[in-house]
Amino acid sequence: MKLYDLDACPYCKMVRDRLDELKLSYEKVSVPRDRSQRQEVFDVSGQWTVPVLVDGDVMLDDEEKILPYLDQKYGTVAR
Ligand SMILES: N[C@@H](CCC(=O)N[C@@H](CS)C(=O)NCC(=O)O)C(=O)O
Repeated sequence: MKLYDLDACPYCKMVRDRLDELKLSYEKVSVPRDRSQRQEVFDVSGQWTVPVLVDGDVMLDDEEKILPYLDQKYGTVAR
């Protein structure tokens, strides 16, 4: 899976931490800080913010969607 990410973004860090906890491997795509230069993020998700996670056919554009998705699909520990 692929994570569009900004190191300084707290929402991205939440997602990275969860991916690590779940021991999932992923490709990290570091996006420019300037949102107008994130054409790839827009092409993938139709909006400009990160985090964006792409897992096969599934695209999620918000950490509030990504975290429950990861837990449901890959998690073993109830939260
Ligand atoms: N997914 C969050 C927003 C995520 C968010 O704000 N990401 C920031 C980085 S932490 C971002 O991409 N900002 C782009 C910008 O404001 O130019 C939401 O919709 O509530």
